[in-house]
Amino acid sequence: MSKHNDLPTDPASRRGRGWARPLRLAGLAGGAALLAGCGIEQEQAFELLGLPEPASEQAFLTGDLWVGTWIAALVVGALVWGLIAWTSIVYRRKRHHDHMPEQTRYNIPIETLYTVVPLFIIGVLFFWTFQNGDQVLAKEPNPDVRIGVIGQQWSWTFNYIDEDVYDVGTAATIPQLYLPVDQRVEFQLNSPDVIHSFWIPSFYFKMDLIPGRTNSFQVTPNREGTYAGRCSELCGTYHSRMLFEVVVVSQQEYDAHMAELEAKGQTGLVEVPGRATFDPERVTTAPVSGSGGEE
Ligand SMILES: [Cu+2]
Repeated sequence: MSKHNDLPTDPASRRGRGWARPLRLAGLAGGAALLAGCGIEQEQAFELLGLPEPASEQAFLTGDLWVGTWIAALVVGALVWGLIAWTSIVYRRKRHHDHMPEQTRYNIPIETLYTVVPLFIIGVLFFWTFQNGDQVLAKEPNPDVRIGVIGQQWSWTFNYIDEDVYDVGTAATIPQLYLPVDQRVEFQLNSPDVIHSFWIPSFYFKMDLIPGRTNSFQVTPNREGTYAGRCSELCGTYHSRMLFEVVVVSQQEYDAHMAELEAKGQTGLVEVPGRATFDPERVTTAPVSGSGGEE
């Protein structure tokens, strides 16, 4: 407050003080809103409002919802900032008439507007959330590839169901999940211990792995490359090590990798253990349970 005493006191600068503060606040809020969208991948952060470049056919559904929601939020924000600035300028304290502006209470049209407009906004967001959610979760009866995913404390096991081979990571070695490009993949998710969440940020999708039930979803990777994967459900001491990599490759490279796993003797499918495995020693040094061909 004492700072204000240092300001020059000619009428022009006093007039300026009325709107400088709200405008500065509006600028800060706007800057914060934009900054919140940055950070994951700097290059495209601005365009995609923080999302990584999409790597699946279905990603645009979630991407559109994300960007659309931000646009809706910014329109509402701009309106609110505008109203704050406007009232601050028009109703700022004036030297000669120093009374309160007229107060409006129990104004039915305005109160109705206050109620209807937010309901409308939420209704539109609700509609698109459900619409896109349905499409993202849609499943076709015959996916090209089926992958069994087991999330165990604290790594991942991948069963290549159609090829009858598996791969398994430990908290010390990050496992790689190979997927053929442009093929519809069905993921079948299981957990032997606690709830984990299978998250591939570049697919704009994650789904929980819940002990005792099988969740599933389908996705079509459409860009070759290596993408980060992680567990996004706090699942215990070494949750942060529950990383994996998704390697999207051509069909030939995919087949070669399957042959490689077979040559390593990783044949058969890993079964979901019936109970929790809380032994960190076991998780960091050895596969959870390579059942080698048993059904
Ligand atoms: Cu986890």
